Amino acid sequence: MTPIRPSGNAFALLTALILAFEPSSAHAEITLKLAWDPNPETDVVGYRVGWTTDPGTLHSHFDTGSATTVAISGLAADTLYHFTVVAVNAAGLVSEPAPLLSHRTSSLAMPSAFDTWWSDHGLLLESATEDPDGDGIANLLESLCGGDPWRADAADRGRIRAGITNGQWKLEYIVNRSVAEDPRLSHGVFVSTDGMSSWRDIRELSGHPGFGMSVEPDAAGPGLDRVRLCVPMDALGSSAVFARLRAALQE
Ligand SMILES: [Ca+2]
Repeated sequence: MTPIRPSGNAFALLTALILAFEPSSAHAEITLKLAWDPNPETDVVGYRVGWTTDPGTLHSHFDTGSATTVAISGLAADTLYHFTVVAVNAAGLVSEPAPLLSHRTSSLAMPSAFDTWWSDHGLLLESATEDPDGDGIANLLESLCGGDPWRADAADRGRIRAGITNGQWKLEYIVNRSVAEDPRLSHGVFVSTDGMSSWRDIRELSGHPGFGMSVEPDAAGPGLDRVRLCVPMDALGSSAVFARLRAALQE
C-alpha cells in the first residue's frame, strides 16, 4: 500500500512561537506552538508530531488527533530542536515525514529571581508602587528586602534599623540578594538632616574617614543578606538624622 503523502506545502509552516513562563516555578518551561496545513486525503485521521535535538533519531512524538496545531511544552532553553509531522490514515498507515523544521529556543526564557518574585506573589510589575498589605512598604521595596507583599511585615523587612553608639551612626537592613542583583532594580539608603525635607544618597559620605559598609550573606535566612553601614556622626553635621531605603526601577 502506498503511504500517504503530505501535500506540497504541508508541514513546513511554523506559524507561531510562544515563549511561556511557568509562573509558580523557579525554572522556565518553553512552549513552542507548531501548525501545519492539513493533508488533502479524506482518509487521514490524525497527525503525529515528532521532535528531537538529534536529527538522526526522533526521540519524542505526540499524536495530535485531527488537530493541525500542537503546543509542545517542557522544552529547554537555548537548544536546537528539530520537528517533523506525519499523517496517519484510517488503516494506520503513516505518511512520509515532512522535512525537518529546526528552531533554536530562546536563551532568555529563564526568568530572573526578580521576575519570579512577582509571579510567585501573583503581582505585576505595574504594582511596584502599591502597598496591598498596608504596611507602608511598597511592593518594589518588599521584593528588594524579602518581604511579603500580602502580609504587614514591615517590622522585619523593608525598613532600616539604626542607632547611635560611640559617635557612630549604625544602620542595617536586609536585602534579598538574588532580587537585588537584577539590573533593572537599583536601591540605596538616603539620609536627611533637615527634618526629612531633603534627602541625599548615603554613598556621598563614603569618602569620609570611618565610613564603613559590610554585607553578611544569608544572615536573615537563605538568600537574605544583612547590610551594615557605619557613618561617623561628624560626617553628617547633625544629630537629627533620618534614613530611608529606596528601591527604584531603572528606566
Ligand atoms: Ca507592603
